[in-house]
Amino acid sequence: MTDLERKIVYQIYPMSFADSNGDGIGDLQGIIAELERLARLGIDIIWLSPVYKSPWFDNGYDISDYCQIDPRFGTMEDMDELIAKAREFGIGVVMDLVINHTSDQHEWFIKSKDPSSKYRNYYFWREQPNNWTSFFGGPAWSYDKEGGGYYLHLFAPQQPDLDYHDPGVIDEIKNIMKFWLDKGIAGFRCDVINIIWKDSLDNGRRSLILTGIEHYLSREGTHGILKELRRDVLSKYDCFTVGETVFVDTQMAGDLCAPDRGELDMVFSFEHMEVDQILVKWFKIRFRPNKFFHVISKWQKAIGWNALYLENHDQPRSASRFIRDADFRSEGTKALAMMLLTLRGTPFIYQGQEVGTGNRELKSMQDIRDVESHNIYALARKIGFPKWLAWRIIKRTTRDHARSPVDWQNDTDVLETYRDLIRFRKELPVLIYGKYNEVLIRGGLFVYDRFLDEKSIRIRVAISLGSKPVRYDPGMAMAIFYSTYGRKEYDGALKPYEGIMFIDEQSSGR
Ligand code: TEU
Ligand code: CA
Repeated sequence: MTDLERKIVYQIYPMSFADSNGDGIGDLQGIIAELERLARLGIDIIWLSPVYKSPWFDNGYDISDYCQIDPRFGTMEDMDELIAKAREFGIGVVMDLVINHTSDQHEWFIKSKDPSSKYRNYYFWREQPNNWTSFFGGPAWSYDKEGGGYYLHLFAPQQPDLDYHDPGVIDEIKNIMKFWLDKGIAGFRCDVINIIWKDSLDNGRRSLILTGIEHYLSREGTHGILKELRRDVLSKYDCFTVGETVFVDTQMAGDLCAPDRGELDMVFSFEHMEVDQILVKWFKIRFRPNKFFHVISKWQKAIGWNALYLENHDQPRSASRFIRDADFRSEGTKALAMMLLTLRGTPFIYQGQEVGTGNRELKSMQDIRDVESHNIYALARKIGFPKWLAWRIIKRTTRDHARSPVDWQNDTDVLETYRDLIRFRKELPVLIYGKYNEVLIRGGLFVYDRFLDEKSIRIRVAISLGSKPVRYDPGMAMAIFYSTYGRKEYDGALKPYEGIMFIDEQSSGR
């Protein structure tokens, strides 16, 4: 995509973003009404979580028709209107492409139950299951009487996996992509894209997390599919792709988004989201800022250009998660904003993050709608966890935190900080094209430089996620360019949860 590096993306989870007709569910007209506000924030692209026709078992990540809009959100005319009006504001629309699986209500799956149908091999139908387990807990195979066998689903049973060994599948996907790109969308966020190719259905090594993963994680077949989609479809449009890639290390991620390989433009990796969790998201451990910073810095050094994010619709809110001291919640969200918008890569802001939204109050399992949480709860109970402990896990980790309606009245000075930082990215090329260099990580303090070359201006960013002031000497020639506390004078220490951008005094001109 032209000027991709300059873009800032804003993720919308349509169900809880803006409701235009008062039925309690966000919708496309609601998004249209908010475009002006989004333009004022300074973002360039909105990514919509799925708005396709869906029985809504996994909140739209189970699609029953890729070329229709779910009635709860409006109509295809509303969608066309959204794309057109967004363009008037200079905003592109990115769609969520969920192609590892369809809904079990998708026509292809229903027809595939007939063994003589051409759709039979679109899915994995077998007489006997293997030992693989699913991302949502429990076995990855379910028996279907009508289909006369077991079928594979790496997520919920309502989300059967597509089998890319059948060339018909990739042709269907290409047509879907063209359908949307011809409407003028700006690209795709590709759901769990690095697991779409399954090498074999052999039994997997038994694992507490995911049994079977070695047969489908970032396999050569996936690379082949991504290259083919780029060659035959994406390269013909001005668009970009970001892949959601699970369980990737820097090597795998680098392979998926290396500019010369022609696969994805960037990926969402998870390592920085796992620093406060063990066994995926089942158990929460204390959030350790230094560990968090080390992981982020490692990825900055390893990948030339990547997606940057602190939140999405699957994660608890960063304001509740990465700011241990609730007294500094507003300060902390500003410091996190500075980090997000000054690292190298494409920043993704999740709806409500720009006003410092925190986790919601949840009282019992009755408040939970997330299918993943219900499965994990049931599993935890089954293996003997007492109710209180199972509930504690869910309460901390449930995806519902991110999915409840945003309180737009929340905190305007956080919003001001976001606006300022977004403006700096537009004004200072060094924040976009500059190299990244780690300066130090210690005691909850993260310091790094962005610079174009040795002679031009250098921005030094210092982010503190600690409740106490922390002494730091940036060197003689550095003055405050911007502080999240709004101060201009530096006294040799960062205040609690402060973020500061220093600039070379000779070059600052302020
Ligand atoms: O998520 C992929 C994924 O790996 C999830 O299991 C994620 O790690 C987990 O939910 C974190 O709690 C994608 C979508 O983002 C998610 O909303 C969908 O439920 C999932 O794929 C299936 O499509
Ligand atoms: Ca509505």
